Amino acid sequence: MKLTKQQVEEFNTNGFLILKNFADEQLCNDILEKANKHLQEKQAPIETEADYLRKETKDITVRRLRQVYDREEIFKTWMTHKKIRLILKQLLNDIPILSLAHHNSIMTKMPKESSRTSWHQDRRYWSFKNDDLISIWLSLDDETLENGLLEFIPKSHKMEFEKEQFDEDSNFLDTKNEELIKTKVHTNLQKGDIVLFHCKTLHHANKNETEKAKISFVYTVRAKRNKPLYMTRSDFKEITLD
Ligand SMILES: O=C(O)CCC(=O)C(=O)O
Repeated sequence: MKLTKQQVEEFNTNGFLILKNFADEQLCNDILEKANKHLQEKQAPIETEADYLRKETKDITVRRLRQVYDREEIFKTWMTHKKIRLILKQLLNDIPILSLAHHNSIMTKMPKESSRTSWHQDRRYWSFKNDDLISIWLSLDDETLENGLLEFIPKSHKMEFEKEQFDEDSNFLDTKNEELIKTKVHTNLQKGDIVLFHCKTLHHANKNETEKAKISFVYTVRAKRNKPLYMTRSDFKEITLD
């Protein structure tokens, strides 16, 4: 599958692109079945709500299953799927390389115990030569504002910001960015929809106010020319998606 010129333009202009009904229902169900098993067992490595909020607590609510590539064949199948390689190549204008260091995860929002994810750019976590990095978000079920759907600020990947607009954890501050945050957009997602977003596109997600866990898959690719910086945590195992 190839993107149209208009879709490529949309990604380049807004910093994200939604492709509805992209992944097969069966693939999503198979991923979900395995993800639920790992979540129930709280299989390490994980990120907990307490890790994210930097709180000391005995309560372990999983926020993210980390390092999922090597956990299950079906996870590998999705992360290396032929259907998406050409698309990523088009958007990066280069060979995509799957980084297993970052966003190699199943992301969850548990009912009640989940927290809001503040506005941020994913680039804050990573050390690469430049910003040619794209994340691929796969919805495994319905995602709405009520259960913590991602919202984006269009065109933010091309904006320059001052240090004061962020806190010490590189969260983009609600109080200092009110006008820009008003331009946020969202699209409800269903099982099989994907969102491709640039590593500088500002996004956030509210907590899950429903009774059911929201589970999604997210991974990141870089352009081949965009090398990780030597000896940083981004300098890690990678898979070429040629
Ligand atoms: O679902 C969420 O809480 C947002 C996750 C997110 O922003 C990320 O993985 O970068």
